[in-house]
Amino acid sequence: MGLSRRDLLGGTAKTAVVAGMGAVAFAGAQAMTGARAAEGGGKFELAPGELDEYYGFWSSGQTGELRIMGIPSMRELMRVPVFNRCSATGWGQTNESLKILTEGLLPETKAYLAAQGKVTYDNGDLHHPHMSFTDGTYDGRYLFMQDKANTRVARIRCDVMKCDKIIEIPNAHDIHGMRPQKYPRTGYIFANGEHEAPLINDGKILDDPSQYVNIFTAIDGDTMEIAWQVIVSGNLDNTDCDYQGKYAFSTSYNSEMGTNLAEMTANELDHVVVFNIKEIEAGVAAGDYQELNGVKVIDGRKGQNKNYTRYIPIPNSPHGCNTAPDKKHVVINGKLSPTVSVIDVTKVDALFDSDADPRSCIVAEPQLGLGPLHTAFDGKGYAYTTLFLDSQVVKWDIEKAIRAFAGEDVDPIVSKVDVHYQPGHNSTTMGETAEADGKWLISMNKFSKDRFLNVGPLKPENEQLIDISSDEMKVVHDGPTFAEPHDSILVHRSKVNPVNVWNRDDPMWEDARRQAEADGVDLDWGADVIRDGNKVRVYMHSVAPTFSLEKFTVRQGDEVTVYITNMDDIDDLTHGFCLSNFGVAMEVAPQATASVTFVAERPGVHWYYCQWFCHALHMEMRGRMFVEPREA
Ligand code: K7E
Ligand code: CUA
Repeated sequence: MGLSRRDLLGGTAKTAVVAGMGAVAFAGAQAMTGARAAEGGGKFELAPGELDEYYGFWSSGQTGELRIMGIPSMRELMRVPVFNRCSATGWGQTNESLKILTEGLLPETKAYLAAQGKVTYDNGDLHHPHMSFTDGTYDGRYLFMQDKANTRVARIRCDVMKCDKIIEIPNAHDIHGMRPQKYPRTGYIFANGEHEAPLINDGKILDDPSQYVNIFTAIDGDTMEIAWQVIVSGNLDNTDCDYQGKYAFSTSYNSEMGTNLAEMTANELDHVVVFNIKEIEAGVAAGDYQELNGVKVIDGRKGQNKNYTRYIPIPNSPHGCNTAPDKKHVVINGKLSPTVSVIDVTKVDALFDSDADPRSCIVAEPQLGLGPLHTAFDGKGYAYTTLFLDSQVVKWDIEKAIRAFAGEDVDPIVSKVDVHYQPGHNSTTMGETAEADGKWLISMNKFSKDRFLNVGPLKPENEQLIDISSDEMKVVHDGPTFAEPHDSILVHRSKVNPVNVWNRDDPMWEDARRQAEADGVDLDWGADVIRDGNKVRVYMHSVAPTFSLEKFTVRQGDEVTVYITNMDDIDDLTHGFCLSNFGVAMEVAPQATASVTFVAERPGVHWYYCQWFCHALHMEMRGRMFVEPREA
């Protein structure tokens, strides 16, 4: 331990020291050397060996994984498989990942998948990654994210940057908007079911939309169990919450509960649903719920005369929902309306305490341009809204927008910048926390068109880095991404502290630990083959450049489980286990255990090899599995 991989590979002592010191070292002597500076802003291109100031946590849309970027360099640092399968790491194949991918599925989903010969879904649609909060800012514990495609919510542990929990949300359909509670801590994860369906969706009700509902879910972020759900009127799109721990807000673009475009866009006004967290908790405690699929479901629809929800009318088809770092304002983005609506959270109490007009909490509604989708903030009182149809980002002044709404003759718009093209989400450095610092903005554009070399009819998306340190925004970098990130968060690196080497006591391989104990085998230093009927368990450890077993024998038709423990404890010394022609491959990082189970249906000699380049003798790091043919 303590020996850096960089030293081993011949890096100088100086590089190792600089890498370890991080920000301090770079802010001084090396600043600006060999890097391009944006006028008025910080440098955005880093010299070899320099580290980024921010982590970017990126959704990947239908790719189903989370990506880690370095900001401002826009370098992709890592991909963390979540809802997808991963050929490199074995996610979706190892027993450890299959447990996470299957244990949170509902019984009817397991039955459906079994009928397809599967144990879990292969796809996911990950739009919204967000970090856990303590006291209004990121705390570096977890990342949470949703799957719109198959109604799931997942969690990644930030210490190892691996997914450790995935749950399917019952009663709801297709989780879209998702946010962690900001205060006092996370706490709840709020998750929006976007698509309408009967509450009990067993086929008895089909083409009768009058009986469809949408469901808002609060998940306990510590246990990943569902705390409660609320039935709402209209559908649910995006969500965010306040800095007081009192309210969550969700946009609804289909208050009509229509089932086609014309119906969904019929009304001049849709709405934002306000969820009163304390009232809902009290309602649950008082027993005012129905239990459905093991979840307590509260009725928060219009006309219930309860204090669980309020509905604020908002111009046609709002989309993004973004709380400002001033802890006071929530911006609702108009989409079909050229406006954004600004809610003052201090005026929301009155909606519940009296019969106040639900729009009395709207304190500004500036007209910004065509197709406002999402808004980010800089902590200096400015907001940055993407204009999908105008292909622009607009910078505007929240206070001036409030004064203009009150009748004063002021223009809240500070400046606009062209982006390429059609932006959806945007994000600013620390912008969704109380510590927004206003350095960088990412505009996540849906179309790249002519911005990159042509790669055929399917084009990458284009994510642009914008310097927002002065009134005039400057696009300083184009970054292509694949299919298709929606949202991102930019987290100062001081908030995130992953380990370099796994802890041998990690719960990730608890099942392997228990099995080794039952088999009387040392999981750490094993070199054992245990036969248990037609089940065979093979325990190996790896130390570069060897596996502890250079061969093992099984019989055709045996169900074989191979456990590999990487006993190297040097950072970046990952091994892998690939069993060729068996479709088996997995990552085993330093001090980790990983296991995989397969049926040895192919007789003969089969090589397994280390598939992570680990040593000068990496090619030689291999062994043979003998499969004895079944007796005729
Ligand atoms: Cu606007 Cu899924 Cu956040 Cu896409 S959503 S852009
Ligand atoms: Cu071990 Cu390559």
